Amino acid sequence: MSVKNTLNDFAIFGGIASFRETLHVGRPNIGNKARLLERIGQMVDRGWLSNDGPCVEELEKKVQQLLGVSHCQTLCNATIGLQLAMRALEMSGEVIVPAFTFIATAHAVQWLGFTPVFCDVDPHTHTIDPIRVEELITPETTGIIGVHLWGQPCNINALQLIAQRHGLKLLFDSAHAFNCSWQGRMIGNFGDAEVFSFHATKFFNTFEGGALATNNADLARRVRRMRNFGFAGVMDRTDAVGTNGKMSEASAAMGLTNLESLPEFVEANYLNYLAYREGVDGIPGIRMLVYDTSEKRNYQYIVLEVDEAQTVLTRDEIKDILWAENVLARRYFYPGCHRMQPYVSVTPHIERRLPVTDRLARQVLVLPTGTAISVEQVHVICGMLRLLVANGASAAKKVRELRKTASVA
Ligand code: T4K
Repeated sequence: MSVKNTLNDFAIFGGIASFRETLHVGRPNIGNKARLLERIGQMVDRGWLSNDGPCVEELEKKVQQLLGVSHCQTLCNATIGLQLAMRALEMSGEVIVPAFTFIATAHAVQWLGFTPVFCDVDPHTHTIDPIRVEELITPETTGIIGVHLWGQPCNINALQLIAQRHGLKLLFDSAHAFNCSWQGRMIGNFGDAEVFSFHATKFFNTFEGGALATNNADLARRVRRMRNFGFAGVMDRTDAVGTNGKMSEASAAMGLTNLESLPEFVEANYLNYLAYREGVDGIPGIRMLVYDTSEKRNYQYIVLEVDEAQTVLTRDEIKDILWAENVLARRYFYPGCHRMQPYVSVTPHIERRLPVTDRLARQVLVLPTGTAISVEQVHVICGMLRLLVANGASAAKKVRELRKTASVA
């Protein structure tokens, strides 16, 4: 690790990169490798690789217990999970979703032939704004999907009241919120159902994967059938259209192994979170998203908002400078779902009612954390941010000159 004292020490300006190895947002958290390989070995010996094998059954029981929920169905990923949930809940027409989320939330709706209606988010929590939700309800609306972005729960009470008042289904995209709680109860227990992502980049991963959690037995039964081609539990008989949403045994083996290391994953993320908080504290124009430590959180995302009016450097310039240092900070979820295809073409001028989403898409920068990142590395990243902002005007001038030269050449 090389430490910076002046702007010229930055790699983009000719210095040496701070890190030889690339630091990623979303490097997988992996538990005990020997235990994983042992489980995979047993799986191979059994010759039972998919379709409700013993690892899947064990993982579903364990996740169910962890969440304190009546039903858990593992899945191949959260995108399919959202689609299964919407179909099982008989949603149709318009479904209200936040514009500031990973594109999968919107695509899951569109893929079913429904219309995602983009809603703005709360400026502090980055989750769907219930006041704006109510304004978007039309006779075509059948449901709301709240996203617990960064593992921060939505305003669940307000959304539940709105859903009840208007007779709408309420689904939560809980892709980021595994092992998080709301008012002391685990995420997974709210709305009609909640869908988690266990993708490699998530706090808890099963390589690829996900799970649907619900306290509604009938819904759970329907999802279980739909995820297995609609087979009704009897050979050669289907009772509805289905798809293949099953989790493989190898994924479940990874899940069981990672579940055993959950406390270590939280600990690593929490220590990095504290180091980042201290490290960026007081840097003008840099606001870090603060988690409610009285609730369970997974601390998987370190989220900054960069206000260029104060930093002079834009969020993208800071990102480019960090990339040259091998710190692959990410501008999630740029440019906002409403500005991506196919939505941007079919809903012109939608941005007029999405000011918070547009600001966040411009300002948010997500920094590396997880078990692959050490507190010492966090200190170096924060030191760079502090030095850059302290010399914001000169740094911005230098970067812009570089860009100009590059574009002329
Ligand atoms: N809802 C929300 C709110 C979501 O955020 C997501 C997924 C979903 C729904 C859908 O869930 P799934 O259907 O995927 O279960 C990543 C993930 O692909 C995506 O799952 C995730 N959200 C999203 C937030 O992040 P990218 O485009 O950032 O992935 P990528 O390939 O750039 O990887 C990110 C970083 O992680 C890279 O710098 C490299 C590193 N990485 C990645 C992988 C896959 C590794 O070090 N090892 C790996 O194996 O989307």
